[in-house]
Amino acid sequence: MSYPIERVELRHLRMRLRSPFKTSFGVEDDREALAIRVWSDGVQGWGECPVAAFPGYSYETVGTAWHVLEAFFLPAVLGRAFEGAAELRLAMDHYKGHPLARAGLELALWDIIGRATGQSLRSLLGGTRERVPVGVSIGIQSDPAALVRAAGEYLAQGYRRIKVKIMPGRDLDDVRAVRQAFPEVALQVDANSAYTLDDAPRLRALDGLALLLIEQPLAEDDLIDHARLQAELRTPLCLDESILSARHARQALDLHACGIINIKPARVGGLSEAVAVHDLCRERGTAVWCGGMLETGIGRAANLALASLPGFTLPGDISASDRYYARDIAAPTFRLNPDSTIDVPTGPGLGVEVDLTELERVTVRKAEFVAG
Ligand code: SMG
Ligand code: MG
Repeated sequence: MSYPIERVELRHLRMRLRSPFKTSFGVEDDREALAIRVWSDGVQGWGECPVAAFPGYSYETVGTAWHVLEAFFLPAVLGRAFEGAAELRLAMDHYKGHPLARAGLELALWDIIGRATGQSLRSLLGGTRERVPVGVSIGIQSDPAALVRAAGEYLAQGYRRIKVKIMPGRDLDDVRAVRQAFPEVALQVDANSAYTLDDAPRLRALDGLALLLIEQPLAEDDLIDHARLQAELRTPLCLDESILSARHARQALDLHACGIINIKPARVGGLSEAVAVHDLCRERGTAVWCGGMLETGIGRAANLALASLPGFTLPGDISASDRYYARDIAAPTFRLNPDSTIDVPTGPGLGVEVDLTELERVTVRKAEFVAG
């Protein structure tokens, strides 16, 4: 069975976040993203590129993703037919980089395959669980007391794992305050590359706070210093931005640059590479969890399907829809179960339907492309 790529619609979305999300690289009041709709033989599939308005988390932005899709990736696939994601990836293989852009296109093909064959994304990917453990990621707040309040609210909603964003000057006091207020909570931190090896003594102080992990303390292109830092810490380091492929994951593990890996399908260029990272880590006995990029219901559905694979043993950054948006663009929305899990969708493909009226409301630019 082969799936033709007949027509593609790109949309630049801007959605107001329920509260600003502040990290070491900047603040987002709105989530921007690209939605991708692909028509194939009477079936429509949806994908999402969780790019931001500015190059903070990654060098990619809504502008670069739109450009590389329009100028390179779409011309490489339009008018052709693909048996699956592996073949689609091959068609874009001679172009470098831009994983968030390519992941969105690959996701739309997975959705098409699922809808055309009546299979859920979970079963296409080899997922085994019906619900997955999740936590919540809290941005940097005005002060430690505000952080403790925010954490308390999420715990009251039922989240059992908290991730705190840190940066130089906003680390020990913040994390200590949360640890003191909630001595038993599963707690981890994420620096988004804000430190250097010179900060090792400061980061060592986090060792006393019983953290599950310290995420991406150093530069994304620096496995060597992560290995040096890991040798000085008891708490496992977890890599996020550094891991763009299964090859990176293998090298990071070989170098002992981390003990845990955060897998985001967008960051590694698509779901198939995400599964490859998962498989490698599982073979090596390395724990993984599914990261988040403040996705809309489209990307969140995909993350849930991925997180249902057996190697995802730690809670993911996959919170309920209402943690992010007053109104999402896909239904059904995702709700937190009392045991801090979220149900994995079971319908064909992504298992969610896009609300075209709401989608139109949050669209700031759209265009359609056909084989030329
Ligand atoms: O989707 O709940 C979420 C956000 C999780 O903290 C989160 N993601 O570095 O892991 C990370 C950040 C990246 C956010 S980029 C917008
Ligand atoms: Mg991270």
